[in-house]
Amino acid sequence: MNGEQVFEDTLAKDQRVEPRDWMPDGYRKTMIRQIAQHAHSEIIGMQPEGAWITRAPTLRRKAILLAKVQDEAGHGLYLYSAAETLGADRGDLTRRLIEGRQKYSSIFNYPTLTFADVGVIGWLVDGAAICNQVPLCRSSFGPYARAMIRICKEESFHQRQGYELLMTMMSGTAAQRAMVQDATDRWWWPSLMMFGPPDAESPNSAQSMAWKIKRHSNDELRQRFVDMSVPQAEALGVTLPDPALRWNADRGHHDFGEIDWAEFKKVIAGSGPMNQERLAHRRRADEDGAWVREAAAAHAAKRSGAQR
Ligand code: FAQ
Repeated sequence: MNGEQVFEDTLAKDQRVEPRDWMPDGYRKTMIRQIAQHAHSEIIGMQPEGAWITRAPTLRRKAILLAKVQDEAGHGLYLYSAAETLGADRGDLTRRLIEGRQKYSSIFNYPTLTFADVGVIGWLVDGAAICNQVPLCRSSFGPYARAMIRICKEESFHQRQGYELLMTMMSGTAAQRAMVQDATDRWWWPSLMMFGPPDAESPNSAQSMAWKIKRHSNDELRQRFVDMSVPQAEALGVTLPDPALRWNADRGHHDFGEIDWAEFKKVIAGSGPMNQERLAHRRRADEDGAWVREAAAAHAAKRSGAQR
């Protein structure tokens, strides 16, 4: 069998494509795009919650939040490594991010106004991330699928800490309950946008499904997330901000209102509420860390010279 036949055979048998295997250029490019966007999302995604580390209300909440944000850094680095197995260069990917040439998830372009946002990010944003990523554990590219297994385990912990935080706030004062409702109102619709454009307007879906990179369509996963979130909102005692949201017995799913796709397009085009701040922060961190990278490279060069 030639390389192409082996590749097709691997997909047909639901086995994994590994970095040294032959793969179509388009497959490699798609994988690098998706993994890089995912890695950038984890790294930029540290900022909204990171802003609350110094203002966490108790030592326990601070320790939990620190651990969560560190996990996100770990996920980013893990994913950049997966992209490197395909021949991508991490420095180049970072440059593409800070020059606005590569995307990261729309969700991280919204502000975190109160501590309830930390809980709602755990509940809804990590919840949506898990919904989208659990099927990616069966994605056809080996290093990505394996990275997803560990990442999903950690995201599950993130989701539960968020929900537990919200449960605590909901059993507190009327002002605390109002904060949770307000944060839910602001994050619900952006969370639904995390799953990407509707299937009919998703240019990459058909090919990514054929290559078994994606296992479910954007709309299927979005529906799964809505169905999952409704009983969670009820148990919490908050109202999801969608008057059209109701159970449809014929479909066996919840119907929900129209997503503001104009807002989604605006955010991914760089004009969301926090896009400028998020990228400026990342650019500054890159500049501030330049001397560390230079020192590490000089040290490595010196050591390899000494060994020769
Ligand atoms: N934001 O043709 P499709 C996290 C882009 S979770 C921005 O449907 P595809 C954990 C899309 O890339 C968040 N851009 O694309 C965490 C494509 O761009 P192109 C990250 C979006 O790839 C939690 C174009 O629109 N998770 O970080 C978005 O088949 C809490 C057309 O779209 C992942 O990245 C969006 N929401 O499906 C961290 C999961 N949606 O072609 C901190 C892996 C679409 O111009 C705190 N990725 N686009 O380059 C995926 O599953 C897929 O890439 C989709 C999009 C489903 C996101």
